[in-house]
Amino acid sequence: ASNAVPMFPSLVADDDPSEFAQELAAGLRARPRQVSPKFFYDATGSALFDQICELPEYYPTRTELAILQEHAADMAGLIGANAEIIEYGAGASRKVRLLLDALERPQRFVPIDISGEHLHASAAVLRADYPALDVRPVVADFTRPVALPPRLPGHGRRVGFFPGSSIGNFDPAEARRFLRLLAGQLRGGGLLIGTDLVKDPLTLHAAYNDAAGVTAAFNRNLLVRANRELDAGFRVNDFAHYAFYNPQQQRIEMHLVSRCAQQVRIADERFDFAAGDAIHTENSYKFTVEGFQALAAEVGFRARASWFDAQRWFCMHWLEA
Ligand code: AVI
Repeated sequence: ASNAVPMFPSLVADDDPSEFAQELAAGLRARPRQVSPKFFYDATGSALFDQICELPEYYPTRTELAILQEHAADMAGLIGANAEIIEYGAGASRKVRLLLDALERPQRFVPIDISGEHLHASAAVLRADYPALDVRPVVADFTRPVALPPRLPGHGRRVGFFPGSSIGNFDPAEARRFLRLLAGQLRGGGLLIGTDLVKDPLTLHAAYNDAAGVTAAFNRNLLVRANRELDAGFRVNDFAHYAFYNPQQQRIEMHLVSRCAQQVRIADERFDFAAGDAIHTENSYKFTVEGFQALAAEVGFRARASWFDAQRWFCMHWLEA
């Protein structure tokens, strides 16, 4: 409450090391100390995140896949033929394939991602597998307005695809701003979006405190990255991974807590940690169906359908724009 600046102004990081240096230094100057989770996703962090998705405790990925598997035909029926699919943030190609396979004559697929290399590689694979699909990757920060390729006569609706509950990593104000941007971009079409749901706190807790320690490694990788790219000098193993569910805010919070006094240096500025000092690295908001639909309605979407797993742990929404 003491700082009015949004915690995570954009969730997409440039590959520019000076951006990381500047934002990390600003975050370590702030109280509470904080760093945007967008910096998790270097090559190592992206590989660790892929491992998280396979963990027995991390239910969101397989639950959402199962929802897609079961209901893709329904979704495709609501979307209609000849659709153009825009995916915000690539790397979920397993999920979008389930949708593409169910759609009637999908015309075009536009994956948007900041990481060009990754994007072009996965676009090539999709082109080979879907020869009739016009695959048009766009290298950009999808949280900012992006110029999309012009639509052609014969195209059906323009449909956004944003799975994984990545919307939960935005602050509420940022989520609202981003969804408002999408409602404009997708006018006349809609958005298929996955949201992790509020549930038993022990289930949530376990998902971010896996027994194998992969989430801890993912969290600490931020410091590994700062050491490698910025020579910051974090004593990585002296930081504890601390993740818990905050029921008032309906979010998982991830922190890194220094176990000892230590000093680091970023671009010639010194930062001191006492034992117990923490860096807040991520929020992962959980939603109720009604709460999310109200948020969507506020920014100009109409909630038309929602699909769940049997335990109601995860929800995919179809929102018309
Ligand atoms: C990408 N995002 C939706 C994940 C989440 O669950 O918030 C990132 C993650 N953080 C720790 N585990 C997974």
